[in-house]
Amino acid sequence: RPKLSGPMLLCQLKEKVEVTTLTPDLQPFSSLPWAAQLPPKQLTSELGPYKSCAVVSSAGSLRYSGLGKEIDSHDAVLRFNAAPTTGYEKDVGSKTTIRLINSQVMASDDHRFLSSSLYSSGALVAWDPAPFSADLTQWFNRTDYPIFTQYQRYRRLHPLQPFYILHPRFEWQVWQRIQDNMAEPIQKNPPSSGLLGTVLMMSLCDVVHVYEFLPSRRKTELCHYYQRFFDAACTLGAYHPLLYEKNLVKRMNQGADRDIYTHGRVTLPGFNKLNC
Ligand code: NCC
Repeated sequence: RPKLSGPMLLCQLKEKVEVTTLTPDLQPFSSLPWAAQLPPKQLTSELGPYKSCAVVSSAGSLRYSGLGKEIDSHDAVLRFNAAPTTGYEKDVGSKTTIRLINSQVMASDDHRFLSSSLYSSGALVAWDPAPFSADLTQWFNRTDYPIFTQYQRYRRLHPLQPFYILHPRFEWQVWQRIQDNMAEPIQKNPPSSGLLGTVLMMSLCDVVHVYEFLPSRRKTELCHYYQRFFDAACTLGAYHPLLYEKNLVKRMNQGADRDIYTHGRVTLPGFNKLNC
C-alpha cells in the first residue's frame, strides 16, 4: 500500500471521520427517561468555530516547559481527564474550554468526578471504549465503565454545564484511519484520548496546536506533568495504539520539526481550512 502524503492523510481524515455526539433521539436512549439530559444538538454545531486552538497532552515533558502563556493565548484550549491547571499554570496555562474525559475517570473513586471542581470549567466531553462496530444498544448494555449512570448523576448536580458523549462510531473511524495507513495490524483498541481530542479540535478550529503529544527535547519517563509516577508506556502506549497515533500525527504536521523539538508543538489545519 502506498504511503499517503501529509495533505492526503488530512483530507482522508476530514472525509472519513465525523465527530458525532449522542442526542436524545437516538435508540436506545430515546426510550429512556433520562434521554432529555443529553444535549439536543451536536457538539460541532454548539461549540466554536474557533480561530486557534491548543490541545494539551498530559505528558510529563510539559513539566518545566514554560508553555503556559503560549497555550492560554489560543481561543480555545482542550485538556484531558484529570489533568489540573492549578499549580502548573506556568507550564500548561489555566484556560480550559473543553475537557475530554474517558469513562474510567468518571467511574473511579480516586478521581472524585462528581465532587471535584477540576471538572467544572468549560464543556465536558466523555467517551468509553465501545466494542468495534457494535451498535449503540450493544454498547449501552456492556460499556467498559458505567459511563451512563455517572453521566446522569453529574448532569443532575451540574445541569447547566455543557456535557457531551461521543458516539462510539467516532473512535472507530479514527482507529480505521490509523490502521489503513500502517503497514502492520495494530491492536483493536480505540485511539487514546489524545488523538480523539486532536481530531475533535480539528473539526472546531481553523488551526490546532498540539503540545507534547510528539515529545520534545524534554522527553521523559515521567508519565504526567502533574504526578510523580514514571512509566515509558505513557508516552509509547500499551492499550492504545499510541505509537501509531503519533506516527500519523507526525506525518500530518504542518509545522517545523524544530517546533516539535523545542516546544513539543505540532501544527494541524482545521478541517474547514482544507481544500480537498
Ligand atoms: O494518561 P492520559 O490518557 O490521561 O493522558 C491524556 C493523553 O495525553 C497523551 N499522553 C499522556 C502522557 C504521556 N506521557 N504522553 C502522552 O502522549 C495521550 O495521548 C493521552 O491520551 C486516555 O487516553 O484517556 C489516557 O487515560 C489514562 C487514565 O485513564 C486517565 O489519566 C485517568 O487516570 C490511561 N491510564 C491508565 O489507564 C492507567 C491512559 O492509558 C490513557
